Amino acid sequence: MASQEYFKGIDNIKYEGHLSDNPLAFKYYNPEQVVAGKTMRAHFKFAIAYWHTFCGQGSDPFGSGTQNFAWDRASAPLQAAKDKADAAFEFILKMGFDYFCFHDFDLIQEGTTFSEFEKRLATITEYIKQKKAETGIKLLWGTANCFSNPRYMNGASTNPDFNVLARAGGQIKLALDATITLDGENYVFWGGREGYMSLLNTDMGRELDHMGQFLTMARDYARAQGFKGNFFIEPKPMEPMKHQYDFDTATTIGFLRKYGLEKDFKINIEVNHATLAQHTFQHEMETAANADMLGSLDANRGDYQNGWDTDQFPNNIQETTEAMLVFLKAGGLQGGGINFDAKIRRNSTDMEDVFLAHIGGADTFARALITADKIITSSAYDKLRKARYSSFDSGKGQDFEAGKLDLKDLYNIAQENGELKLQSGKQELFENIINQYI
Ligand code: XLS
Ligand code: NI
Ligand code: NI
Repeated sequence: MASQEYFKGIDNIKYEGHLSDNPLAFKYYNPEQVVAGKTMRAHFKFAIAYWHTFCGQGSDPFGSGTQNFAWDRASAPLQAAKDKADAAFEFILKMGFDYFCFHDFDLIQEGTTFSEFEKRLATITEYIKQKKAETGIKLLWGTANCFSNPRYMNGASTNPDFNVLARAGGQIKLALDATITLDGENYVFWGGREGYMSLLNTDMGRELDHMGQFLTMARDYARAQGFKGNFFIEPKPMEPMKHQYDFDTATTIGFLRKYGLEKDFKINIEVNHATLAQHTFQHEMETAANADMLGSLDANRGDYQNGWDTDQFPNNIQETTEAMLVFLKAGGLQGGGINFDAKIRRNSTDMEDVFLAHIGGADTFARALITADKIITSSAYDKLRKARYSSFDSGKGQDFEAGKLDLKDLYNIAQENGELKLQSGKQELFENIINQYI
């Protein structure tokens, strides 16, 4: 299946170390380097996001696309979809990554009828299956776009119109089929318009029940088809809806537990969605890890001066190092990987720009992982954090943790103790340790 070369003049990206001045080389991401007992390749499972890297063309609300890439030119939908797949696989191979992620409509244009779409999706799925077999590239997760088409303007599984809900169900059945055919390791639900604009016209309780019911049906169907992977929910607080139901990780965990979905579903955390929810990325990761639900990560960053989903490539070493501390302590991700849900800027129009972007993202995570591992293994960080809780390691504190005390015991202890000496939180010391090891 010879196809044209899209990224001419760009060779496979290799690791050259941090002294290299070659912009098209990794400085820190060395796939085979072992950190904390695993290769970087295995820790991260880097994936490219089909929608940003091969579908987005740099358009914004003020103007059309600026990136008229060669795989976008065919007018016949199937040819355009094949060209896009060829470009995608060439890119992933040259990056040396192992994975991709997609929405159904990223792979091929939807068409005008449901049955036309079903045929188109089946055809391109077969084509991609061959490309997978030829290259060894794998599918980290699939998903369905149930938010772009105008029919979903009031939501998909939370739409007040049952027939729209049913249409979304049909579409998700097909997306699950495609994911299973492509040996997808996971399946994602991002509730693109699951939420509301105004409470005045919304029965929130009923919509949430519908979403719980709908996800249960999707899980049962996929399991019956033999799908063994994880289901992930990707929280986001707003945009496109004013109020999104999967606001943040804590809200989503509560929802999953209420509807009995907590065994099959885990969380896919996106950096800038955390920012939009006024949390840090590491807070969202820790919340998921505590519930044993740290599933996958959508790597990107937002803009601290504005409040929307700018999906820039990650480059914040401080933030990512703190996130990698949580990552290592949690023992990594449950089934997922690191998907670059990020796009180059509208005025980044050279063919090499998308390579530079992914190199920067991978190097940010690699450098952060190496640093976090050093902090855990060689610094006083762990000891200092543990020491803050040492009063619970013996005596009455230990009895409290073991459930051996009642409120009157606390009263008696308070009486005996008298006034207490303040214990410093030492935040600046902790912050200095992070900087020292970067
Ligand atoms: C949008 C989301 C989306 C999901 C997949 O903000 O990040 O890209 O990752 O539907
Ligand atoms: Ni995302
Ligand atoms: Ni996003």
